[in-house]
Amino acid sequence: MAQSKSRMTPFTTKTLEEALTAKLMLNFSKAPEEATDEEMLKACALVIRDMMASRGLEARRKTRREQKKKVHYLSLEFLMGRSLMKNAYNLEILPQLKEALENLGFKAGDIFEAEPDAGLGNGGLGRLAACYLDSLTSLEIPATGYSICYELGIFKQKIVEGQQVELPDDWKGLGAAWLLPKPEEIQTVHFGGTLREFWDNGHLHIVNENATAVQAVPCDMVVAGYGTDHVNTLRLWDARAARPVDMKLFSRGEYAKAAEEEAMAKAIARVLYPEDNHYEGKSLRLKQQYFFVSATVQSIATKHLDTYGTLKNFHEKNVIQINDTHPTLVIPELMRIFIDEAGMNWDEAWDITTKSVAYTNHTVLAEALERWPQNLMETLLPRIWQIIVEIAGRWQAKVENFYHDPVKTQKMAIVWGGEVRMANLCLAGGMAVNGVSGLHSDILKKDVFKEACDMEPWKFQNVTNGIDHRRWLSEVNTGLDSLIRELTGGDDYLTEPMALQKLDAYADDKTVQERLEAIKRANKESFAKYTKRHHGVTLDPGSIFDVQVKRLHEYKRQLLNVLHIIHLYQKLQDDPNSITQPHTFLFGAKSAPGYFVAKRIIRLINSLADDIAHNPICKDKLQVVFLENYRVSLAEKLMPASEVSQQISTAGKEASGTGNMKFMMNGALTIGTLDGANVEMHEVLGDENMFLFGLHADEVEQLKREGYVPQRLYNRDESLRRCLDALRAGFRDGVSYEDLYQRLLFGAGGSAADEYLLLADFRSYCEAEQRMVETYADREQWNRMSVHNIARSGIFAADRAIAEYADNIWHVPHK
Ligand code: 26W
Repeated sequence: MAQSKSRMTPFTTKTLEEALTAKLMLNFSKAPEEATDEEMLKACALVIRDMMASRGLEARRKTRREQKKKVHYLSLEFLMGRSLMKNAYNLEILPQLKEALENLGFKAGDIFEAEPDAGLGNGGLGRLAACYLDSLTSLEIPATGYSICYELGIFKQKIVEGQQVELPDDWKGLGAAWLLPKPEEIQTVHFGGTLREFWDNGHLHIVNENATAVQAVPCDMVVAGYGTDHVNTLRLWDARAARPVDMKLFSRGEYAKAAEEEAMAKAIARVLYPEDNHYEGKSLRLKQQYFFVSATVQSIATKHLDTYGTLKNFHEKNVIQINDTHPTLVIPELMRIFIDEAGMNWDEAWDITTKSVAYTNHTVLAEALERWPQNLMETLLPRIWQIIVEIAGRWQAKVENFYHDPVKTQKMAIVWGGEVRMANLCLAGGMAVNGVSGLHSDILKKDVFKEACDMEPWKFQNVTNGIDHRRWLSEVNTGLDSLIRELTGGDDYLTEPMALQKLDAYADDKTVQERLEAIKRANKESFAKYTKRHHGVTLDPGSIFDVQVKRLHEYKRQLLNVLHIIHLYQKLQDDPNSITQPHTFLFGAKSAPGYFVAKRIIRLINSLADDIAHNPICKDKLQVVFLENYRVSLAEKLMPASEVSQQISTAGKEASGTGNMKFMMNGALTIGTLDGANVEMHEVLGDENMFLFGLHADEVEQLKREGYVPQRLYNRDESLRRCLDALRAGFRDGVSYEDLYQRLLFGAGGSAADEYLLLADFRSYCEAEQRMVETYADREQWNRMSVHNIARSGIFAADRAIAEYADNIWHVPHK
């Protein structure tokens, strides 16, 4: 097998039982037979955490001894999900742990289920960061992830009368067992105050006076790699007031003031902002960004100084990757530390900074671009503002000198019209800029960042996203994992994902096809059991499981999926024999709490689901289900059971998508547009192994330029018209969706009619669904396609993506 066998001795079932029993005793003074599932879960976490922590010590020593370059991955989101099963899997003690739990009188499955998701992220960007941590560690790259230790993760979604209601996600009660607070590494972050400048010894000094100090307390989550003893850390910063509430202040009548400071500090780490792909200039959000950036940079610089005694070689030993623009303030913060604290001059500080930072862009949506009001920046972060102004001025001079074109100067400006444009600051201060799929990177180069790319083309790269295939295939789909091991002759694929390609040879093998079908069927049945028990929904495992799960966004076009379902429903009413193959449409999606249209679409899905459920014509033919509270742990159950993957965004809008990869790896077939990583899926699969439809990115642009008039399509296409009219009429619950109808045909609130071209792609989408259903009837053909999908999904492993970052951007060695 590929993996190294130089592993530290792992636990046996017996030693695990002993360790768990001892932990229960120590923490709860209970014997195993007295302990609750929750207590046992904590004991498991503590035992595994100890094991990883001792490996961490060794890994850190080695990094220091060998003076290795370190990767620092900064992200405001890490959507980690559950850790127990994952860590046990990576440590290769999962079977032993399950056995130990059973021997101690517990149901292993119940213990795993008791763990809350660490939902410290919204969607794609946050889950990507979590997958990347796994690969960084498995590839033995010394790396640390940094984020905020949010008290409340992404809200829990309840559906009440068809509508989304948000509840707080207080995950830390049980989730904190994985966290190791490091009070000895506290950092202090300053906000507000005023600047005082003075000359001393020929040097201009700048001090920030009367600032509010907030303490950043590291809470470390250790991450184990697979097939290695290496471990890395996810450092989550918690916030608290720099001085505790002082009772003397109370007697002086200033108690409230002291408490205020405490509250302001605490507020920083209170919640994860639930907006995904939509920017709002909230001052608390800017506080969060600077808080986590400043604490992180200080912590990196302190450790670097400890080892090397100077910051002059900082860029040789550190690389900072910033996940979208949210951590952009690392650029001015590094400058501040190099200049104000290490006494460097501007040019030297700039040279080191611009060799240390790389930026990944994750979206081209205009409404997601961060532009902070200059006033806010100035009052909240006076010194940082000063540095930004200097960077902006120098950048502008460079641009003017290159282009001599005021239009380009304006477009590329960092400070303009009273705003600080974070993406432009990244272009100026970063050594590399990358998109997350081939198409997306091309759009960045040719459109969004064209001027910067023409000026500094060497900075622009692509790294197509990838997923942790050990979690998303091997761990969650044990049936498929066994089949793969058997057919590929072992577990090589776990560390060499391209080994999946060996499966291609079995695509025409009848027995393999049948076994694959049986595995899918068993997964569908266990998913149906789960939804019955936890959602009170009865699913038919004999029907097609046709799935769209992702954040709710107009550009992702859940509404197009709905229009097609309405179309099927109407056909069924005309002709009860029009559906021969039972079809279940599953949706899962959280909407940003303030995103009105997205919430209406959730309600629409539920209205339609209810109507269909009550219509006897649909019985055993058509079902629509909205799965409440879609999250990592639900995705883990759903992916193995899915047969059709809906990836139907307007071409040019979805930067990559990563759900698409999870479905593919689990053998689902994709209905999709040529958008994001679907393009690369198509490159490896060909037309014959997926169901493509719709306008291409350039056609979308062209149609918009020429003037797109959706009413024409409405007038011309009768079945489309009927579907849209059904929105107005509403469903069994009496709710009308006139507003959505209006948006599609006439536009509303400043947005164009059918902004995301649903009507333009409707025909083509219906035809793709039709092709899919026909193919489904041909079991042999379907299973053959499914084998090809799994076989060719290796390229979408995060290990490949991380190896590319390591080789082309970070220049660090890896396994
Ligand atoms: C400031 C508000 C905000 C919040 C989150 C703006 C933008 C974001 C993220 C960048 C949105 C996001 O998650 N983007 C997704 O990133 C994934 C990982 O690269 C891609 O696969 C998805 O296509 C992209 O939508």
